[in-house]
Amino acid sequence: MYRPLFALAAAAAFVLSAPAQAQAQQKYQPEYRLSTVLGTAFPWGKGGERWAQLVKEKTEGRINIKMYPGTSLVAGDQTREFTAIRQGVIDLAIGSSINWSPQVKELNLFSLPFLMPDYRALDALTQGEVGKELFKVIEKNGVVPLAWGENGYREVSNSKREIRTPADMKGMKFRVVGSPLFNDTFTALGANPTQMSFADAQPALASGAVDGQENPVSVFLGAKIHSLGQKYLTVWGYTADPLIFVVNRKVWESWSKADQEAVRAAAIQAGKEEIALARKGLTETDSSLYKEVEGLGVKVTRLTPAEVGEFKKLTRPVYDKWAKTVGTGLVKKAEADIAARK
Ligand code: X2X
Repeated sequence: MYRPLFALAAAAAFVLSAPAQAQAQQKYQPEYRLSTVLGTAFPWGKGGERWAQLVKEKTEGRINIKMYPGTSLVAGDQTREFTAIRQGVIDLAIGSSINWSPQVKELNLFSLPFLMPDYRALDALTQGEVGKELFKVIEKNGVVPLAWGENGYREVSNSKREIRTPADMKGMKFRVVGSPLFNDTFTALGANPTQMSFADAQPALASGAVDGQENPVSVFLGAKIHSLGQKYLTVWGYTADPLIFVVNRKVWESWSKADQEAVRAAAIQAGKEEIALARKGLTETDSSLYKEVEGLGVKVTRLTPAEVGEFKKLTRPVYDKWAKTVGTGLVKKAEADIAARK
């Protein structure tokens, strides 16, 4: 008795689902807007370009993505990007964990000073349980996360003098990024931090309004930061920011299941390629990017573990304070996974 009823219901569902599907398809927009901070002179922007290309191929042109670098959809204000994605001002984004930290406090994890000593530590987080946990948090915030990418380990540069010890930073003015955690870190080191967007950082460096900044070496090179008077670069690897590929929830739900999976697969592939690009020349076996920076007349200082230890000691209170904001459970899990890394 149940069987025919079930068959009938299934048939009805099938009949209904075809027009519903067609209707959903009709709602596809001619173009979807992808926000990034950096453009195609950087691994980040190359990752965006690649994602768009792969999506176009995999959806046979049904989904067309146009990239808007410079966070131009929010007038360059990186810290407003996440809210804009949630609200639908932005359809897709590849965003830095730092820039989204003001809205998603758990993402401050990656900015805890000296948490991740090497790439394997970073991978243990993004590719492990912690990464899954963070994706759940992003989902809860109303945004669909698909894949990880990478901006990179953030190294400190300045126009004044070589930095080998915290004392060398004393009184120096630094441009720092969007999360207030960075103000605390630089203050703990005796420096003078000012938060501003990447767009504002460049004229501030050029005019000498600030003495230094911190960014991955690929960003230093791509933005030609040496031409803004930055003569000293210290490799201290105090934090790294992963990138996250996401889609606005409504946009995601307007796509067919098959297209959703195509966009996800494209993000995973573009993310993998982008991470490889972000690490190129910055590994134990190939450190050519540091040489490239030296070739521009910049003094590159690579700290020994003992020298790094001095910075780590002074920033420990910042770590402890912000671990509470991130969530002690998540930080403990991250520490354990890093300790057990392969
Ligand atoms: O603003 C920065 O320094 C940058 C480009 O690295 C980020 O968006 C986090």
